[in-house]
Amino acid sequence: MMNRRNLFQWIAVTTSLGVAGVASAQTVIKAADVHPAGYPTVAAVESMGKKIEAATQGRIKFQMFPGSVLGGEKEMIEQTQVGAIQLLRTSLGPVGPVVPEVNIFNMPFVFRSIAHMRNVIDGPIGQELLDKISASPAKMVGLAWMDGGSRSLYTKKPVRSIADLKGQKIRMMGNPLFVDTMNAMGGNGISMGYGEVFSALQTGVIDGAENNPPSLYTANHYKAGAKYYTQTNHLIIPEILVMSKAAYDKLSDADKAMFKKYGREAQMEQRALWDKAVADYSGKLKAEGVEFITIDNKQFYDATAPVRAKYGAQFADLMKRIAATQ
Ligand code: GTR
Repeated sequence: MMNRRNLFQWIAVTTSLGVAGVASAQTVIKAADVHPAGYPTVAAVESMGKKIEAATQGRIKFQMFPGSVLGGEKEMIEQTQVGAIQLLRTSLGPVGPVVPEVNIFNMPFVFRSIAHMRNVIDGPIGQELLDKISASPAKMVGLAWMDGGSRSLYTKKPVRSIADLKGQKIRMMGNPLFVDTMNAMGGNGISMGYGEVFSALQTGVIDGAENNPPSLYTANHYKAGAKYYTQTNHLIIPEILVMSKAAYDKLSDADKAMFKKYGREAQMEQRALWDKAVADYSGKLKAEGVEFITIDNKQFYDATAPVRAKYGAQFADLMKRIAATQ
Protein backbone atom coordinates (compact mmCIF):
# COMPACT_ATOMS: atom_id res chain seq x y z
CA MET A 1 0.00 0.00 0.00
CA MET A 2 1.19 3.52 -0.71
CA ASN A 3 1.65 5.51 2.46
CA ARG A 4 1.72 9.29 2.55
CA ARG A 5 5.49 9.52 2.25
CA ASN A 6 5.58 7.16 -0.72
CA LEU A 7 2.80 9.08 -2.34
CA PHE A 8 4.81 12.31 -2.17
CA GLN A 9 7.85 10.53 -3.56
CA TRP A 10 5.75 9.11 -6.37
CA ILE A 11 4.37 12.58 -7.21
CA ALA A 12 7.88 14.05 -7.17
CA VAL A 13 9.21 11.36 -9.49
CA THR A 14 6.32 11.45 -11.96
CA THR A 15 6.32 15.23 -12.21
CA SER A 16 10.01 15.19 -13.07
CA LEU A 17 9.32 12.74 -15.89
CA GLY A 18 8.01 13.73 -19.28
CA VAL A 19 4.71 12.42 -20.60
CA ALA A 20 6.50 9.54 -22.29
CA GLY A 21 8.00 8.57 -18.98
CA VAL A 22 11.53 9.71 -19.83
CA ALA A 23 13.27 12.36 -17.82
CA SER A 24 12.70 15.72 -19.55
CA ALA A 25 14.54 18.66 -18.06
CA GLN A 26 12.44 21.73 -18.51
CA THR A 27 14.25 24.97 -19.18
CA VAL A 28 12.59 27.98 -17.61
CA ILE A 29 13.30 31.37 -19.17
CA LYS A 30 12.68 34.29 -16.82
CA ALA A 31 12.06 37.35 -18.96
CA ALA A 32 12.03 40.84 -17.46
CA ASP A 33 11.08 44.40 -18.37
CA VAL A 34 10.60 47.69 -16.51
CA HIS A 35 7.38 48.32 -18.41
CA PRO A 36 3.97 47.10 -17.32
CA ALA A 37 1.97 44.23 -18.81
CA GLY A 38 0.47 45.24 -22.13
CA TYR A 39 3.34 47.58 -23.08
CA PRO A 40 4.59 46.85 -26.63
CA THR A 41 7.94 45.41 -25.50
CA VAL A 42 6.29 43.16 -22.91
CA ALA A 43 3.62 41.98 -25.36
CA ALA A 44 6.17 41.20 -28.09
CA VAL A 45 8.42 39.20 -25.73
CA GLU A 46 5.39 37.32 -24.37
CA SER A 47 4.41 36.43 -27.90
CA MET A 48 7.98 35.24 -28.58
CA GLY A 49 7.74 33.11 -25.44
CA LYS A 50 4.48 31.52 -26.59
CA LYS A 51 6.04 30.62 -29.94
CA ILE A 52 9.04 29.03 -28.25
CA GLU A 53 6.86 27.11 -25.78
CA ALA A 54 4.75 25.81 -28.68
CA ALA A 55 7.73 24.94 -30.88
CA THR A 56 9.40 23.00 -28.04
CA GLN A 57 6.13 21.52 -26.74
CA GLY A 58 6.78 23.07 -23.37
CA ARG A 59 10.36 21.87 -23.02
CA ILE A 60 11.25 25.56 -22.77
CA LYS A 61 8.92 27.58 -20.60
CA PHE A 62 8.64 31.35 -20.35
CA GLN A 63 7.83 33.46 -17.32
CA MET A 64 7.44 37.20 -17.81
CA PHE A 65 8.27 39.60 -14.96
CA PRO A 66 7.07 43.03 -16.10
CA GLY A 67 6.79 46.35 -14.25
CA SER A 68 10.29 46.40 -12.68
CA VAL A 69 9.38 43.60 -10.26
CA LEU A 70 12.95 42.29 -10.60
CA GLY A 71 14.49 45.75 -10.21
CA GLY A 72 15.50 48.73 -12.31
CA GLU A 73 17.39 48.31 -15.57
CA LYS A 74 20.85 48.61 -14.04
CA GLU A 75 20.02 45.88 -11.51
CA MET A 76 18.35 43.72 -14.16
CA ILE A 77 21.38 44.00 -16.45
CA GLU A 78 23.51 42.77 -13.55
CA GLN A 79 21.10 39.90 -12.91
CA THR A 80 21.23 38.97 -16.59
CA GLN A 81 25.01 38.99 -16.51
CA VAL A 82 25.09 36.57 -13.59
CA GLY A 83 22.35 34.41 -15.09
CA ALA A 84 19.55 35.13 -12.59
CA ILE A 85 17.46 36.63 -15.42
CA GLN A 86 17.63 34.79 -18.72
CA LEU A 87 16.00 37.27 -21.10
CA LEU A 88 15.97 41.03 -20.66
CA ARG A 89 14.40 43.81 -22.66
CA THR A 90 16.17 47.01 -21.78
CA SER A 91 16.98 50.37 -23.25
CA LEU A 92 20.44 50.43 -24.78
CA GLY A 93 21.19 53.46 -22.57
CA PRO A 94 22.21 51.59 -19.41
CA VAL A 95 23.97 48.89 -21.48
CA GLY A 96 26.55 51.52 -22.53
CA PRO A 97 28.51 51.47 -19.25
CA VAL A 98 28.77 47.66 -19.54
CA VAL A 99 29.47 47.39 -23.29
CA PRO A 100 30.96 50.76 -24.37
CA GLU A 101 30.79 49.79 -28.08
CA VAL A 102 27.00 50.26 -28.06
CA ASN A 103 27.33 53.93 -27.12
CA ILE A 104 27.41 54.77 -30.80
CA PHE A 105 23.58 54.34 -30.79
CA ASN A 106 23.26 56.27 -27.52
CA MET A 107 24.63 59.52 -28.87
CA PRO A 108 22.35 62.53 -29.33
CA PHE A 109 21.09 63.00 -32.90
CA VAL A 110 23.12 60.11 -34.29
CA PHE A 111 20.01 59.05 -36.23
CA ARG A 112 18.23 61.50 -38.52
CA SER A 113 14.81 60.03 -37.85
CA ILE A 114 13.07 56.96 -36.50
CA ALA A 115 12.93 55.54 -40.05
CA HIS A 116 16.70 56.01 -40.32
CA MET A 117 17.27 54.26 -36.97
CA ARG A 118 15.09 51.34 -38.10
CA ASN A 119 17.03 50.93 -41.33
CA VAL A 120 20.27 50.88 -39.36
CA ILE A 121 19.16 48.35 -36.71
CA ASP A 122 17.52 46.08 -39.32
CA GLY A 123 20.68 46.04 -41.45
CA PRO A 124 24.32 44.96 -41.12
CA ILE A 125 25.27 47.62 -38.55
CA GLY A 126 22.48 46.46 -36.25
CA GLN A 127 23.71 42.88 -36.50
CA GLU A 128 27.31 43.97 -35.90
CA LEU A 129 26.33 45.70 -32.67
CA LEU A 130 24.36 42.68 -31.45
CA ASP A 131 27.44 40.57 -32.19
CA LYS A 132 29.69 43.03 -30.35
CA ILE A 133 27.58 42.60 -27.23
CA SER A 134 27.78 38.80 -27.55
CA ALA A 135 31.56 38.91 -28.09
CA SER A 136 32.19 41.34 -25.21
CA PRO A 137 33.09 40.15 -21.70
CA ALA A 138 29.64 41.29 -20.48
CA LYS A 139 28.22 37.73 -20.39
CA MET A 140 25.18 38.70 -22.46
CA VAL A 141 24.06 37.72 -25.95
CA GLY A 142 22.44 40.34 -28.21
CA LEU A 143 19.30 38.75 -29.69
CA ALA A 144 17.21 41.49 -31.25
CA TRP A 145 16.34 45.17 -31.29
CA MET A 146 13.20 46.91 -30.19
CA ASP A 147 11.88 50.39 -30.81
CA GLY A 148 11.92 53.12 -28.19
CA GLY A 149 10.88 55.89 -30.57
CA SER A 150 12.47 59.21 -29.80
CA ARG A 151 12.93 60.93 -26.49
CA SER A 152 11.82 64.46 -25.75
CA LEU A 153 11.85 66.68 -22.68
CA TYR A 154 9.04 66.88 -20.17
CA THR A 155 9.11 69.48 -17.45
CA LYS A 156 7.02 71.18 -14.80
CA LYS A 157 7.86 74.63 -16.23
CA PRO A 158 7.45 74.92 -20.01
CA VAL A 159 10.54 74.82 -22.22
CA ARG A 160 9.66 76.89 -25.28
CA SER A 161 13.22 77.80 -26.21
CA ILE A 162 16.63 76.36 -25.39
CA ALA A 163 17.11 79.24 -22.91
CA ASP A 164 14.15 77.97 -20.82
CA LEU A 165 16.05 74.76 -20.12
CA LYS A 166 18.94 76.59 -18.49
CA GLY A 167 19.63 75.19 -15.03
CA GLN A 168 16.58 72.89 -14.94
CA LYS A 169 17.38 69.60 -13.22
CA ILE A 170 16.54 66.87 -15.72
CA ARG A 171 16.65 63.15 -14.98
CA MET A 172 18.68 61.12 -17.45
CA MET A 173 19.26 57.37 -17.71
CA GLY A 174 22.32 55.90 -15.99
CA ASN A 175 25.10 56.58 -18.48
CA PRO A 176 27.53 59.55 -18.28
CA LEU A 177 26.92 60.19 -21.98
CA PHE A 178 23.34 61.26 -21.22
CA VAL A 179 24.35 63.57 -18.37
CA ASP A 180 26.84 65.20 -20.75
CA THR A 181 24.09 65.48 -23.37
CA MET A 182 21.71 67.25 -21.01
CA ASN A 183 24.44 69.55 -19.70
CA ALA A 184 25.36 70.47 -23.28
CA MET A 185 21.70 71.31 -23.92
CA GLY A 186 21.85 73.76 -21.00
CA GLY A 187 20.02 71.72 -18.38
CA ASN A 188 21.47 70.06 -15.33
CA GLY A 189 21.55 66.31 -16.05
CA ILE A 190 20.89 64.04 -13.10
CA SER A 191 21.28 60.31 -13.48
CA MET A 192 18.74 58.08 -11.72
CA GLY A 193 16.70 54.92 -12.24
CA TYR A 194 13.36 55.01 -14.02
CA GLY A 195 11.53 53.89 -10.88
CA GLU A 196 12.70 56.90 -8.91
CA VAL A 197 11.56 59.57 -11.36
CA PHE A 198 7.97 59.89 -10.12
CA SER A 199 8.84 60.75 -6.53
CA ALA A 200 11.86 62.84 -7.59
CA LEU A 201 9.46 64.97 -9.65
CA GLN A 202 7.00 65.19 -6.78
CA THR A 203 9.59 66.19 -4.21
CA GLY A 204 11.35 68.66 -6.51
CA VAL A 205 14.62 66.71 -6.63
CA ILE A 206 14.23 67.12 -10.41
CA ASP A 207 12.31 69.59 -12.57
CA GLY A 208 11.75 67.20 -15.42
CA ALA A 209 12.90 64.19 -17.37
CA GLU A 210 12.90 63.00 -20.97
CA ASN A 211 11.27 60.05 -22.65
CA ASN A 212 8.83 58.87 -25.31
CA PRO A 213 5.03 59.32 -24.99
CA PRO A 214 4.23 55.69 -23.99
CA SER A 215 6.71 55.90 -21.08
CA LEU A 216 5.58 59.35 -20.00
CA TYR A 217 2.03 58.06 -19.86
CA THR A 218 2.46 54.58 -18.35
CA ALA A 219 4.96 55.74 -15.70
CA ASN A 220 2.48 58.50 -14.73
CA HIS A 221 5.16 61.18 -14.70
CA TYR A 222 2.68 63.75 -15.99
CA LYS A 223 0.68 63.16 -12.81
CA ALA A 224 3.73 64.24 -10.82
CA GLY A 225 3.57 67.66 -12.47
CA ALA A 226 5.49 67.19 -15.73
CA LYS A 227 2.76 68.67 -17.92
CA TYR A 228 4.90 70.24 -20.66
CA TYR A 229 6.27 67.98 -23.35
CA THR A 230 8.78 69.77 -25.58
CA GLN A 231 9.50 67.96 -28.84
CA THR A 232 13.30 68.04 -28.77
CA ASN A 233 13.64 64.46 -30.10
CA HIS A 234 17.26 64.64 -28.92
CA LEU A 235 17.77 60.91 -28.42
CA ILE A 236 16.58 58.05 -30.63
CA ILE A 237 17.78 55.07 -28.66
CA PRO A 238 16.96 51.58 -29.82
CA GLU A 239 16.04 49.10 -27.15
CA ILE A 240 17.44 45.65 -27.00
CA LEU A 241 16.61 42.07 -26.15
CA VAL A 242 19.56 40.37 -24.50
CA MET A 243 19.96 36.88 -23.19
CA SER A 244 22.14 35.78 -20.34
CA LYS A 245 25.20 34.09 -21.83
CA ALA A 246 24.99 31.36 -19.19
CA ALA A 247 21.46 30.46 -20.35
CA TYR A 248 22.27 30.83 -24.04
CA ASP A 249 25.32 28.56 -23.84
CA LYS A 250 23.16 25.80 -22.39
CA LEU A 251 20.91 25.77 -25.46
CA SER A 252 21.43 23.37 -28.36
CA ASP A 253 22.44 24.93 -31.68
CA ALA A 254 18.90 24.43 -32.96
CA ASP A 255 17.44 26.19 -29.91
CA LYS A 256 19.93 29.05 -30.27
CA ALA A 257 18.80 29.54 -33.87
CA MET A 258 15.17 29.41 -32.76
CA PHE A 259 15.71 32.14 -30.14
CA LYS A 260 17.33 34.34 -32.79
CA LYS A 261 14.57 33.68 -35.32
CA TYR A 262 11.72 34.40 -32.89
CA GLY A 263 13.72 37.31 -31.47
CA ARG A 264 13.80 38.89 -34.92
CA GLU A 265 10.07 38.29 -35.30
CA ALA A 266 9.54 39.98 -31.92
CA GLN A 267 11.55 42.94 -33.22
CA MET A 268 9.08 43.40 -36.07
CA GLU A 269 5.99 42.64 -33.99
CA GLN A 270 7.00 45.16 -31.32
CA ARG A 271 7.46 47.82 -33.98
CA ALA A 272 3.87 47.58 -35.15
CA LEU A 273 2.62 47.66 -31.55
CA TRP A 274 4.96 50.58 -30.87
CA ASP A 275 3.67 52.82 -33.63
CA LYS A 276 0.14 52.30 -32.38
CA ALA A 277 1.19 52.93 -28.76
CA VAL A 278 2.90 56.23 -29.62
CA ALA A 279 -0.27 57.47 -31.34
CA ASP A 280 -2.59 56.18 -28.59
CA TYR A 281 -0.56 57.46 -25.64
CA SER A 282 0.10 60.85 -27.27
CA GLY A 283 -3.67 61.23 -27.55
CA LYS A 284 -4.16 60.17 -23.95
CA LEU A 285 -1.52 62.60 -22.69
CA LYS A 286 -3.17 65.47 -24.54
CA ALA A 287 -6.53 64.44 -23.11
CA GLU A 288 -4.95 64.61 -19.64
CA GLY A 289 -3.90 68.20 -20.30
CA VAL A 290 -0.25 67.65 -21.25
CA GLU A 291 0.83 70.42 -23.62
CA PHE A 292 2.94 69.23 -26.58
CA ILE A 293 5.33 72.05 -27.45
CA THR A 294 6.91 72.07 -30.90
CA ILE A 295 10.40 73.50 -31.09
CA ASP A 296 13.11 73.78 -33.73
CA ASN A 297 15.55 71.15 -32.53
CA LYS A 298 18.46 72.43 -34.63
CA GLN A 299 19.57 74.45 -31.59
CA PHE A 300 19.73 71.25 -29.52
CA TYR A 301 21.55 69.49 -32.35
CA ASP A 302 24.14 72.27 -32.49
CA ALA A 303 24.50 72.42 -28.70
CA THR A 304 25.27 68.69 -28.50
CA ALA A 305 28.02 68.72 -31.17
CA PRO A 306 30.75 68.52 -28.47
CA VAL A 307 29.12 65.35 -27.07
CA ARG A 308 29.18 63.70 -30.51
CA ALA A 309 32.78 64.79 -30.91
CA LYS A 310 33.79 63.47 -27.47
CA TYR A 311 32.07 60.08 -27.66
CA GLY A 312 32.02 59.68 -31.43
CA ALA A 313 35.76 59.98 -32.06
CA GLN A 314 36.24 56.26 -31.39
CA PHE A 315 33.37 55.40 -33.77
CA ALA A 316 34.34 57.66 -36.69
CA ASP A 317 33.98 54.95 -39.38
CA LEU A 318 30.76 53.62 -37.96
CA MET A 319 29.32 57.13 -37.77
CA LYS A 320 30.06 57.58 -41.47
CA ARG A 321 28.37 54.28 -42.29
CA ILE A 322 25.33 55.23 -40.20
CA ALA A 323 25.12 58.61 -41.93
CA ALA A 324 25.37 56.85 -45.31
CA THR A 325 22.49 54.49 -44.46
CA GLN A 326 19.29 55.68 -46.07
C1 GTR B 1 11.98 53.91 -21.63
C2 GTR B 1 12.63 52.61 -21.98
C3 GTR B 1 12.98 51.85 -20.75
C4 GTR B 1 13.75 52.70 -19.77
C5 GTR B 1 13.15 54.06 -19.58
C6 GTR B 1 14.07 55.00 -18.78
O1 GTR B 1 11.73 54.63 -22.82
O2 GTR B 1 11.74 51.83 -22.74
O3 GTR B 1 13.68 50.71 -21.14
O4 GTR B 1 15.06 52.83 -20.21
O5 GTR B 1 12.85 54.67 -20.82
O6 GTR B 1 14.08 56.17 -19.08
O7 GTR B 1 14.75 54.54 -17.86
